[in-house]
Amino acid sequence: MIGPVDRPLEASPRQALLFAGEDAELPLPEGLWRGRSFFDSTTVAAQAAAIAHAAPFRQMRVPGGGLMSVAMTNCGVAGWVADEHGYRYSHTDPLTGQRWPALPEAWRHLAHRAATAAGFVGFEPDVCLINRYASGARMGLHRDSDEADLRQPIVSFSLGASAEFLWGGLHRRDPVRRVPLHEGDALVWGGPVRLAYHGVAPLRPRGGPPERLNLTFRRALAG
Ligand code: MD3
Ligand code: FE
Repeated sequence: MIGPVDRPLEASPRQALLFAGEDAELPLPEGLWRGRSFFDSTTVAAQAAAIAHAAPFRQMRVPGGGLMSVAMTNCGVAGWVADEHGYRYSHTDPLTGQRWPALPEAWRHLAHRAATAAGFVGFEPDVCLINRYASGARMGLHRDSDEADLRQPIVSFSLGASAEFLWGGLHRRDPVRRVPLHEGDALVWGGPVRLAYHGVAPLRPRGGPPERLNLTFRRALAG
C-alpha cells in the first residue's frame, strides 16, 4: 500500500513538552535573561506596600485621554508618570506634590545582582516603577525609551498572579511571542534588545493571588 501507514500519532519531543502542561518551557527570546525564585516575594511585597502607603497606586491618564488599566506608583529619585501631555520622569509625585519614597537599599542590591548575573556590569538603578495588575489589566506593546541612558539595562521582578509577557522584538511588525512570568521571576534585558517592543496580556488570575505586581528598576537620569 502506498500512502500513510497506519500507526498511532507520536508527539515530537517538543510537543510532548508542551502537552506536559505547567512545566512546558520554551526557550526565552534572545537577549532576555531570567532568574527564577530570585527574591523573597513576601519581603518585597511588604516593602512595596510601604511605598504604596506613601505614594498610592493610581491609574494614569495617557495623551489620548484614556486611563491606563495598570495602576502605578514609583520610588527613587524620580518616577515615571503619564498625563494628557505625555510621558516623563518627575522628581515629585503629581498626586501628593512630595518626592517619591526612597528606593530601598535591599532592592537596589537585588537589581544590581540580577543585572550582574545577566552579564551587565555596574548597573546602578535610580528609580523603580511599580505596576499593579488587577484582573483584566494589560499593557499594550510599547518600548521603554524615556530613560536618559539607553546603554543601561532594565531589571524587572514579578510578584503575585502569573502573567503572559508579550515579546514583540525590535520592529513593530515582528511576530509577538508569549513568555509566562511567575512570582519570584527576575527578568533582565539590555544592550541590543533594550528598545524591543513588549507588553503584558490581560491578566487572568487562575485561583491564586488576584493581582500581579511588577517592579521595573531603571537608570532614569543621566549618571
Ligand atoms: C524586555 N512592564 O513598566 S516588565 C513597563 O510586567 C513594562 O509590568 C511590564 O513593560 C510588566 O514598562 C513588563 C518585563 C519587560 C519590560 C520591558 C522590556 C521586559 C522587556 C523591554 C525589552 C525587553
Ligand atoms: Fe515597558
